[in-house]
Amino acid sequence: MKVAVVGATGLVGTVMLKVLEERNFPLTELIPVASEKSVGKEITFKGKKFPIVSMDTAIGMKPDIALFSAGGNTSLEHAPRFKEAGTTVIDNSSAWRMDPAVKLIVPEVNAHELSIDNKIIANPNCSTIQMVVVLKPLHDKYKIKRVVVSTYQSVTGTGVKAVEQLMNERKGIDGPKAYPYEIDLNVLPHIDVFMENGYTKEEMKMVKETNKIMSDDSIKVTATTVRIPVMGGHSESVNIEFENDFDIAEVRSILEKSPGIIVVDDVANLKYPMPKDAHEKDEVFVGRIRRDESALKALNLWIVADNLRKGAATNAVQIAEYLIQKELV
Ligand code: 11C
Repeated sequence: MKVAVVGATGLVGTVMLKVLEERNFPLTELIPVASEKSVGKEITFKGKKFPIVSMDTAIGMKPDIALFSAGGNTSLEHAPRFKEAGTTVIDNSSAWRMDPAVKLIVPEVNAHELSIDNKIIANPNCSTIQMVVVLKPLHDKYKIKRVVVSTYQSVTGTGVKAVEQLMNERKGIDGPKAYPYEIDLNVLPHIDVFMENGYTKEEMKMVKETNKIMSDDSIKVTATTVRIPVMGGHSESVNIEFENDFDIAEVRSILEKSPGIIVVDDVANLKYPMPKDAHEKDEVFVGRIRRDESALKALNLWIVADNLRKGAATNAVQIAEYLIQKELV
């Protein structure tokens, strides 16, 4: 497989390279792509140096797969050009996600929807991915009616500038600001832009993407997305109301057996998922599994995952692995 990584020097691109390396992805040629100012520099992959090339050069090299993490505008402009060259694009931006002709894929949930005709495939938003990995097996068993989610999101979701802002604030240094307010020792109930309905774009992504990935518009979702001064991953408090009643032991057992999930739920020994532990892991961690005693057939969960891994790079690489395994590329 000839694989291009578009946005190879960014936060997600760097993790994509690491994940490809770790998972021993069947790669014959790596084509790192970045903006003009990085062209000519080199990146090291499996001990070998690869020159960073421009978008045009990469398209000319006709990769089999292009993993895109270079923002929505770059994707809108260049993903179709790769497609024209016969490349299958897996795009991490929000540009194509709600396009009815584009599949929005979380392999544990809906990889079976993919066919050889899908030449642009969308990778969902990080906070959606970790939630649907957990919702899917529970929906299959008990049928979800409604989800109420509040997120606690890492600054790495915003990008390098936000990480710098947090670190600078911690050291008392002035510098570029990714947020309208201080992030250290603070909490911002604001991720992405505000929309006319008073929700943020991040919140509405969680609603719409969940329905699309689960292929079920009957699931009602409401979200409050919040930025916290944390690095290792996103956390989510999730309340789920089911059509059918459940047994807590059975819920735990279903989650333990489901792909991509690790249950960390032993409060007697103070064991619950935390971003520090999820950092650099590919799985989604679930804990604090308990019945919502204020409602019928309702459950509370705490879900944590590394937003740059399962929330972005790992999910994209898993899609690529699925395509190869099923000979769809
Ligand atoms: C955040 N979830 O944490 C965002 C980052 O649609 O892919 C990812 C935005 C996206 O700020």
